[in-house]
Amino acid sequence: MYTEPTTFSAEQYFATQLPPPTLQHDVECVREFIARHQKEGRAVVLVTSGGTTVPLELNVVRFLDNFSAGTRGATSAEYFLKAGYAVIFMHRQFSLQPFSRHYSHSTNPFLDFLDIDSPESPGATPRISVTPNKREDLLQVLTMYKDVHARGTLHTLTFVTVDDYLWLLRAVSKEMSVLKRKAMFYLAAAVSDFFLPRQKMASYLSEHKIQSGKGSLHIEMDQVPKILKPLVDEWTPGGFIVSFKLETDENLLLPKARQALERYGHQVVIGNELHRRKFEVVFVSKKPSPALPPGIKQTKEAISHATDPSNSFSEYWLRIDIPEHPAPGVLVKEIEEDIVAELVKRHTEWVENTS
Ligand code: 9Z3
Repeated sequence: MYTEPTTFSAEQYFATQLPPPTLQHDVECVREFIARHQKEGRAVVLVTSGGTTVPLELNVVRFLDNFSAGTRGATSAEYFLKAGYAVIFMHRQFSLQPFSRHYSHSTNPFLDFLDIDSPESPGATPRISVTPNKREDLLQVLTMYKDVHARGTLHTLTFVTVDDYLWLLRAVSKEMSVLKRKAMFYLAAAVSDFFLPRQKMASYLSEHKIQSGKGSLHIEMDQVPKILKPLVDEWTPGGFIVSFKLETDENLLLPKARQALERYGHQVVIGNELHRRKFEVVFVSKKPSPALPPGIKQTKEAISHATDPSNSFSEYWLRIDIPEHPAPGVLVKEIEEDIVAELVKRHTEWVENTS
């Protein structure tokens, strides 16, 4: 009988939780994609997007979900493609995807801008056309979409549960290690901090649908292992790694972002507050440690200067103006355009300065 809540290390986690059945096939496709783009000298970015689920039953009817529509990831993937990157887009099944996101069924259903033209002669098949005021936008999106398909620069993978996500992330990041500095990781998926280990689900919770009628339901979940540490240190040590930090209390944004950088030692944490995320983000990164000139003693002042967080981290706020009621047909600026431009600049400098 499984009773004890456990803090899993990444190793224990992978030794006890089952991989998704399609893992092997997914990895082979990713390997082929990476090899092709490596040969062509292209940088590759892994974009993760959407929320992970935590099933409560083995035959799952109920699950906990993490907030994310997939807008950040899908939009950013488009800008990375425009910037010349090959993109591995690893997203939650049915969340937004690059290009088709412009025609989401809830905000801009494509059936609404298709017209049925009257047949030219009686009995002829009617033709379908695009409503004139939607043509220009559609042409732009479709041109980019076709171009990306023709060049084969986008590869898509899906996950649903936090288990799928972790297994895939580990496997893909190991494959990406061959790219060394040309690999970028853009971890925008909203990943659950807690999960129910299989052993617990099978013995302590439920194989089948949890039945009501027994009163309230108590669930004790275990912590998901902190996978950024092995990602940075073992799976893909040469890559440029960008993680996101989501908070609802804006006062926690900087301390939590700094803590993540301190713990995992990667390149950038992008902090975003839930309600302001579409027009304001902060890039937090570690400044190179200030080298004391030779011969200068480690005075109290020098030590306190070097250990003061405001001196060891750099913060760069990125903000855009969004009109409250944008005029129909007018393209609204997307913050992801500036996020990606800033990251491409940093990644390029990093590759140049460290190779
Ligand atoms: C983010 O913070 C993303 O920007 C959003 C995007 C999920 C807010 P949407 O898809 O939303 O545009 O609707 N992602 C990271 C969230 C996360 O789980 N971060 C972990 C944390 O905050 C660290 S990896 O602890």
